[in-house]
Amino acid sequence: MAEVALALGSNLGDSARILQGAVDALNALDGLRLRGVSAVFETDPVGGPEQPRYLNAVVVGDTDLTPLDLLEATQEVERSFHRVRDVRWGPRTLDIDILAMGELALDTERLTVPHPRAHERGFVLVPWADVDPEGIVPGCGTVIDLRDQVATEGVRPTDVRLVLGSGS
Ligand code: A4P
Ligand code: MG
Repeated sequence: MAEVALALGSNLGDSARILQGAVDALNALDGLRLRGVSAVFETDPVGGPEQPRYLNAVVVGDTDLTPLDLLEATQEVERSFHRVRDVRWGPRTLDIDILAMGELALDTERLTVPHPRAHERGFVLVPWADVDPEGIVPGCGTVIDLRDQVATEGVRPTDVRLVLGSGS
């Protein structure tokens, strides 16, 4: 079993419902058990073309899937929300990134863990610190320390609440 942290982002469609649907779909996966979900933040887009604001959240849990099996499973969940890969860093109904898996350090063509940009992004670190401040980003430090080092003015709290176990 490895601890895992996943980032969820959406800026097309009914993003609050999509994020809840993603939590439910992830929780239903064999080999992944979610333990916590962050508050939802409205965030200014970083990179890419001009695009709407995002809703971002982070979930943490335990998995006995291999890293590639977890990537395939999360990409299947993305596809089920009609994610179409188009412009890099462009708008999307649902993006799921693997932020970290225990102490794993992996850098292959298909998968890099920890996520190579997680440690410098307010839209990742603010929700991550909300759900798991003492989490470790291997090679970088604790989530809360990293959050305190990045710009977070483009990250605002919302009233949206995601729940574990709302699905079937
Ligand atoms: N991949 C490699 N490592 C990973 C990983 N740890 N987790 C590969 C997930 N995927 C990983 O991803 C492209 C490929 O990355 C995948 O096929 C997988 O094999 P993608 O999701 O298809 O494309 P992307 O998300 O557009 O690209 P990328 O480089 O992952 O973008 P980022 O870094 O995720 O940035 N601004 C705000 N405010 N909020 C956001 O959520 N997201 C992005 C996307 C940009 N700006 C944003 C936000
Ligand atoms: Mg992605």
